[in-house]
Amino acid sequence: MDIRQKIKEIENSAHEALSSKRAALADDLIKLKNDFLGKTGRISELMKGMRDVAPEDRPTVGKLLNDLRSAIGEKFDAAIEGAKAKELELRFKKEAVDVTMPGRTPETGAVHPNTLVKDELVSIFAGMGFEVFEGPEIENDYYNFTALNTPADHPARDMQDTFYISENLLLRTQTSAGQIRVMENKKPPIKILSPGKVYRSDDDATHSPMFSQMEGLVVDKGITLCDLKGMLDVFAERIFGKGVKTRLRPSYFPFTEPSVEVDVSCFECGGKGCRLCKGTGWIEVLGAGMVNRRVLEGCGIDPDVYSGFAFGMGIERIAMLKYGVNNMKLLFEGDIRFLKQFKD
Ligand code: 2NM
Repeated sequence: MDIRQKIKEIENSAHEALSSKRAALADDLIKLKNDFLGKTGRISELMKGMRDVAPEDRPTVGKLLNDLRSAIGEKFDAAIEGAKAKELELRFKKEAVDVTMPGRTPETGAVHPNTLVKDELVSIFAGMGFEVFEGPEIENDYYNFTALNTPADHPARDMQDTFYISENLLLRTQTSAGQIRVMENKKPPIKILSPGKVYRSDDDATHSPMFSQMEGLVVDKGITLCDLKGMLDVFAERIFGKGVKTRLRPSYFPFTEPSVEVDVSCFECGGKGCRLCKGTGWIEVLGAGMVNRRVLEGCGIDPDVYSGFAFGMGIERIAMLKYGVNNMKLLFEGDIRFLKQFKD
């Protein structure tokens, strides 16, 4: 075939390649360009054919070849540049970030109502001069029972009621176990608050084997039941609202004498009687009393010089009353849908 014909053919085929949609990507175009203009490309092959061209025709054919080479080169370069620009534009579009879009809000938890109540109680009592003391959850028999004047044959000591770890070690059944340690180690005046988890072998709709308690203890010269009553009145109004009153009823605890149950006037109906207070106008919220002489004595505190009062309440019970929770189990399940309702 005549070399001029081949030149024409290559020119056509280059045009065809450039106009075809297959070569839309810059990388493909670069490959194609190489097919024509590379070291072993079709034009280089033609250059080799120059040998066979008659000497008088060489300048013309040479010029044709050179023109072809630069024309094809320019066209491919333009196409490659165009393709690159288009690809960049596509990439910008794809990777674009809409800075006006609202951010993703991470799921957050909520403070447990037990914690809300505990924090509020601590704040109320701290305002009256109480210091927080948290004892160990694993106690021995002495601190949990003996020092609290709970004799060996007391039902509370029964395996049925207490979680024993060994003959001497157990899960504390009340936080007062830790308060004994304070009375042993510190001379009055003592004014402490002990929040924490306690454990009792009890499990039904109104009892959980683990629950939270808050106990308070005041020991000094001349402390009377009147001081307890005065402090309770302040506490009741702060936690349940203005106008809430307290009432003491006789009760029994081995570690206090006398012992009392403390009711608050119903904050729902103001004392007239409603469903919450079961028509009585009063709601039982805690137990308390004057620290038994034998407990003080056992801690090395002279009961003829010092006296004290103590009280204890269940945090879950206060939380249920305060927030109107009618099922105690809700406080132990950790369901975020329940907990989120207490967000402020
Ligand atoms: C209660 C009721 C009455 C109490 C007693 C003591 C201690 F350590 F002083 F003996 N701390 N807390 C106490 C008294 C606890 O809970 C219902």
